[in-house]
Amino acid sequence: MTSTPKRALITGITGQDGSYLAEFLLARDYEVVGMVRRSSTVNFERLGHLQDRIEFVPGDLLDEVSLIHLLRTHRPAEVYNLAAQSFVQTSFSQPVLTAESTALGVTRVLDAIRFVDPTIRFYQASSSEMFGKVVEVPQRESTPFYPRSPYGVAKVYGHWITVNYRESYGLHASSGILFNHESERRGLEFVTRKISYGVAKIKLGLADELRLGNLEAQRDWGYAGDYVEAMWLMLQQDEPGDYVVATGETHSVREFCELAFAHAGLDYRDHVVQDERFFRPAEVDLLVGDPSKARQVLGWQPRTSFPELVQQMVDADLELVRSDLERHRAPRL
Ligand code: NAP
Ligand code: F7E
Repeated sequence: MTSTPKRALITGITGQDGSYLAEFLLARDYEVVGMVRRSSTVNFERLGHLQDRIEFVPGDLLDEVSLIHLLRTHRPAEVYNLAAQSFVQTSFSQPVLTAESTALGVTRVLDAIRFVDPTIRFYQASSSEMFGKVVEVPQRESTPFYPRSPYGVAKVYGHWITVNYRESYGLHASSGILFNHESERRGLEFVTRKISYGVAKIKLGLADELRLGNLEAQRDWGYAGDYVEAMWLMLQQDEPGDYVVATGETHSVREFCELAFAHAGLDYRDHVVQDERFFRPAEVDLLVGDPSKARQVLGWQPRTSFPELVQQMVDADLELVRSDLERHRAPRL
């Protein structure tokens, strides 16, 4: 007898993590429904290879009726809430919009689940940015939060409303406290991709300098493709919970530059220029997670090392810039 495939809804499917999670779930025979908000141009750059296998449906975290309608129509067994205004720098200039999607958007999804089908399992994309000005090193599930940006504050709300709906209404709602995870699909504005793309432009003669902000900030950087497995594992547990997902290692932006430029045969000191515009009103200086719970309970661990991640991103951007050049396309940043 063949079993019916499980159906999952991903909000934020057009983003970095959405594309990796969709791949991961399709490989496990899920039916994947992806919520996409309306925009004037099609935004499936990260999903081109999967486009025929995903059902795209319109919806927006700012519009609760669209969420209710979507759940009623598609009846997913699992909902992964990855959608958010996720760029920390933008959260300083657009704090209210950030709160609408990154904070209140979570309540809207949870309420829609409660209203339509409380047996739906829910994953919330929480963030190490909640630890902000850290009060403990390394950071674990019990570490108190001290967010340092409107984005971090909004994620704290999203985290606690997830815990609250779990405790108040018995929802199977889990929160993954994910530390920075990167890839060749990362948005160009985030520092790792800005560096790998900048290295490629410099190497291929399209630029001479790369302007960055604080080079001393330290992050626990992993590979996005490894992290989506942890999201899925959380929803396969009998009991919902909160999990730190991290590598347990920390590196500075300066170290990232050093490795990335060296991989292309360059010295970052010849090209990186510090620019006040890229400093933040309040910085998160040091993040490093303790993923022991994820390892022990979920059996999850990262597979990609820091040097492998950096090299993979630089190689992919060298390839991208070369192929754009061949097609006479202007640089993307
Ligand atoms: P991302 O690449 O910026 O993707 C964000 C996604 O959210 C995009 O698909 C975007 O759609 C969608 N979105 C934004 N506002 C929306 C709205 N109002 N309604 C519906 N969709 C909306 O982010 P990511 O790196 O994949 O991260 C995924 C999630 O994990 C985010 O919640 C992020 O805050 C969180 N997180 C990320 C990291 C990390 O290191 N990557 C770490 C911890 C937590 P458009 O394509 O239309 O813009
Ligand atoms: O900055 C410093 C910057 O923008 C990392 C999001 O996915 O991870 C991400 O947030 C560090 C910061 O990521 C530049 O000041 C220096 O200290 O790549 P980022 P983020 O702020 O850590 C968390 C976990 C999330 O949840 C978020 O959604 O790098 N930095 N110079 C710079 N950062 C940028 N973007 N640009 C620079 O020129």
